[in-house]
Amino acid sequence: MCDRVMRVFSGIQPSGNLHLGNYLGAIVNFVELQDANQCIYCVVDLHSITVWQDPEKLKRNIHEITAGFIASGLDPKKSIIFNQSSVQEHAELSWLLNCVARVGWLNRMTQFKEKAGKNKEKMSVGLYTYPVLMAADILAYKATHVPVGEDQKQHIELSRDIAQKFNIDFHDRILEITAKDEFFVLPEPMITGPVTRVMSLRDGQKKMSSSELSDMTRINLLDTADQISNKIKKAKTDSEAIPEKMIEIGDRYELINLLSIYAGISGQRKEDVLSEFSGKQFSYLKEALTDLLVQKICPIGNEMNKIIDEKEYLGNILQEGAKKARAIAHPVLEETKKIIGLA
Ligand code: AQP
Repeated sequence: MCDRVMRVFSGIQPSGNLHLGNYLGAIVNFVELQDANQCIYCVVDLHSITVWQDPEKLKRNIHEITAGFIASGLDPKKSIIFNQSSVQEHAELSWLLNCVARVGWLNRMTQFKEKAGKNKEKMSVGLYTYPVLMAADILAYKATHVPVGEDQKQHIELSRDIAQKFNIDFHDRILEITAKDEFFVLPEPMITGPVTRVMSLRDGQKKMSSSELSDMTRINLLDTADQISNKIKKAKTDSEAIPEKMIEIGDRYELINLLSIYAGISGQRKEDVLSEFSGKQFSYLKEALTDLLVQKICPIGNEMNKIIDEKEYLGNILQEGAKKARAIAHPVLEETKKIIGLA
């Protein structure tokens, strides 16, 4: 790997409903990064089973994410694309890192608290240790940069803490075995997309999410033009006029969300979008946003629908990707074991 090139790793869960948040918060950046960097993109199926997944649907969901990657512009010749469970190094490194991470660190993870709510006792242990598997995903490749939406910031920080503790705890062994001061690279989060946090269409203070029960809260990449139109029409708004300046928006979260989505899709600044719509009715903004989404998202959905059933094509991409991924992750795992004293 050339020193100036970033090694990029990121993943998306095959939990169904690939949505606009995944697209604007993550996939758009994945595509942009692939030309100038070494990029590794993973369908993180082991993460998805931390909550119940229908076994009959899981395989198709893995193919759906892969199709979503390709339809959005990822090129398997430029990026390594694979699914997590086919590279066993992730799970094995995860165990080793479980023994480095501290319970107190995991107790602070807000995503677990949000997802578990009052049912903490009934959640899978996997959901609790999810961030350690995520650290293993990243550290197995010594990735320097991790493009993610804002919701994943805390998990990347935990990955850095785990890498740093390992580097400190085993410093002398690392020096002896690798002749270097540090073994794991501390990964940098890249939270830089056009919209780092896309919010629910029904509640501007809640993240757009694949696990939200109501489909009306999100735009899925596989939505038809009619579905998009219906969801935007019914998206929550308020009764006030659209103001002239960003500073006047205050806590009108739903308006901020619609403007952000518009800006993210059109590539404009939020301020410019606002001045285009200030003084106008919400219905005018909603119609324009619908047109924009249909223009941008429907072609991706159509392409996904075209390739989603090409099982051999998608299977080959994942298999080839897994081989390339394994070639990087295996030596890292072996060296980690040697440093710990296991090999
Ligand atoms: N609403 C969002 N805005 C911006 N980025 C988002 N991401 C997810 N939701 C938003 C980013 O997408 C990438 C993949 O995330 P994931 O694997 O957690 O995908 P998901 O299961 O679809 O995530 P959800 O929708 O948030 O589902 P739940 O609520 O079940 O976990 C990540 O980079 C993430 O930041």
